[in-house]
Amino acid sequence: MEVYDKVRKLSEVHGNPCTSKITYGTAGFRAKADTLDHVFFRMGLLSVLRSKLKGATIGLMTTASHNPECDNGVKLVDPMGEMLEESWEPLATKLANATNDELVDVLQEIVSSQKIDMTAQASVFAGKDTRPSSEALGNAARDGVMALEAHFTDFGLLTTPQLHYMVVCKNTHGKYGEATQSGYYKKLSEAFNKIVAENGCTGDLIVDCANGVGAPKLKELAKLVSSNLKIHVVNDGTAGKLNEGCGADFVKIQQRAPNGMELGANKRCASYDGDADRLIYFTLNEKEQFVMLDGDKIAALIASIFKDLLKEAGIELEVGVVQTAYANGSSTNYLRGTLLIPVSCTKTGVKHLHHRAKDFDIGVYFEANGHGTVILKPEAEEKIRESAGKVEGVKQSCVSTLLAYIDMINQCVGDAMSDMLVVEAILSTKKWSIQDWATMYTELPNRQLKVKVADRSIFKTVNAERQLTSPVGLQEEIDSVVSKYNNGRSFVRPSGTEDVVRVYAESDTQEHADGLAKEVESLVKKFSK
Ligand code: 16G
Ligand code: MG
Repeated sequence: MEVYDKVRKLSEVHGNPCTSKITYGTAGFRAKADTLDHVFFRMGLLSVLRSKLKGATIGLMTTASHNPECDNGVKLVDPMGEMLEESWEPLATKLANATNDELVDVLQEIVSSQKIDMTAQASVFAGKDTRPSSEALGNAARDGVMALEAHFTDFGLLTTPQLHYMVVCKNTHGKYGEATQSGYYKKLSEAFNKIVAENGCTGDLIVDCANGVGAPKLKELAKLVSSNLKIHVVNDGTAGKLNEGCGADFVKIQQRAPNGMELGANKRCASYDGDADRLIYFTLNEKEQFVMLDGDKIAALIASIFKDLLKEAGIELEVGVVQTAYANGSSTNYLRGTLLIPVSCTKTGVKHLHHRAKDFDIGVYFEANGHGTVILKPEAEEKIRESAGKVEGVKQSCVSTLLAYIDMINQCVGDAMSDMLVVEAILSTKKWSIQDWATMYTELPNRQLKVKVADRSIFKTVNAERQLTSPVGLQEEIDSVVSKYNNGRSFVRPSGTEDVVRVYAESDTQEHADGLAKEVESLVKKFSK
């Protein structure tokens, strides 16, 4: 049977009910799980086209990250572990929304506009989270891949960053590591154990896995680092619901501990999100107040160790940090003013940060929500590796520590497990408690609000989402409200994942941050009428 006939036949099974339009957004397609069957089938098809075009394996991840359990989503991973190239997002949207009758035409249109050789080989790696709907949706994607007669490897349950890792390992023919789960755990744990064994056991760490896929995966990793770090997994999916009252997003937004976790002064606690690509730390201080250490603080910790180690090893490379508008003002000041590290600001969304981080020899990028990693220019990594054989004594040990950090980091994408080991290793080398880390700088109190509006598409931003150009006149009013507050800063942006507009505000006290957020919220409502 001709492949397009196969596609036609299977598209009857995975038909588009044409009830709503869906868009490939910041993190792929996301919606109620029971509306997505045809979208998954079609993303299976698209992943094959992309694989044929690139002559490489493409990843297909089934997850809706921190969204409620009833949602699901799909995103494609490009050959070097990056998010699907932006120019393909409209193609994905068009294919997902085509009627059943249009499907093959749209597919052929993509083949001809992208000059895809349909006789080329194709391979797709798939992973999924623990949502009840993930299995069936993943199978719909598999049907799409099979319809176009491509090679399909299903890894079953994986964290999102693990899938990115597998794709890169495969496409670099093992140079980055072995494309297996055991290879992943081995690479990370060996590097961690190497650094930490010299400094002694780092004690206990309690990790809230959001009742998601991070739980079974972290339990695997925990076994391999147990002599140096005691990891206790809570919210492991055996009792609670995915992302309900727990997880990194909950902790960050609510600024309080997740359900199922007992805090204590100086006790190290952390939360992952539903697909384990975000990490947030928290604890209680001596006054029993909740203290959060978010993506900004993780970035400061990691950037500082890289800078120190490079200096001690006598290697000249520039370390820079990439943030978004959500980064706390104090973190930006600390990085620039105290650590003397250059900082760039981009739009929200991993792909924007990742891309900008490439401007630095060593780019540390983190969103305040806990998603981030470190990427190195190949020349920078080479320079560090080369110096290993040329230096001795303290310098030599700094270089070998740097190399261990590089092995521990998942350069493809933010990875909660990998970032967590990096943080733990740094605290151990610095002999810092979580409180010592928390006091690197003090955050300005802040507040985030969601505002429901009739049409969020009227909100248009510029300057890395820090200012609005539309609705006309709103920015001026926000500026004037902000100027009344000490250390006031606020911005408004339409969400890329939910039908809401988001408001961020910070100021010198919590009361002021809350007040500023409320005032800006009222302005948003006034201008949405
Ligand atoms: C997605 C993005 C995340 C971003 C968030 C913003 C990826 C893989 N994930 O989860 O980086 O912070 O969206 O959501 O890009 P929002 O647009 O609803 O505020
Ligand atoms: Mg996530």
